[in-house]
Amino acid sequence: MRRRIFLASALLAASFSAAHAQPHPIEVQDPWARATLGQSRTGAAYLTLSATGPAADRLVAASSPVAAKTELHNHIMVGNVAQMRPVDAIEIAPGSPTLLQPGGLHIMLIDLKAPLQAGTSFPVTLTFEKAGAVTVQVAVRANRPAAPVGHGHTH
Ligand SMILES: [Cu+2]
Repeated sequence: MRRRIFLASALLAASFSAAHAQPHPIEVQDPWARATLGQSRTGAAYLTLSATGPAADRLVAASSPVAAKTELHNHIMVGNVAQMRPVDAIEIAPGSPTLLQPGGLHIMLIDLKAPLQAGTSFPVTLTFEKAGAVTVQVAVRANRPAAPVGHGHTH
């Protein structure tokens, strides 16, 4: 038994030093949020998560100074109606980026302290089960304008 405990601590020490010698094992791409409309006190942040190494990981928490509360959400269909539901974690598998995007997984920002304004950015700290925490800057984009009226061409 003593020997097994020694082995476990040696493995822990090895994985700790390996983690420090390599870039962050989760790459976060294109973090963005929509500007809030009117007096809305909630927002959502979107991004893409990729495992850069062979290990899977899970996003287990997010936090931001702009919101009193931050939750991980998904959209699910209940009959024909899309509803948001909190999820405990968001899985990240090697070789298959996990997309957080409108209509799907997202980071819900609840009780915003101020409106999210296009052209600004704000920090969000993501906590991964294995990779630990990383803080990214989320760019606020304008809400997509309504389709132009009386202008026939589309690209
Ligand atoms: Cu939500």
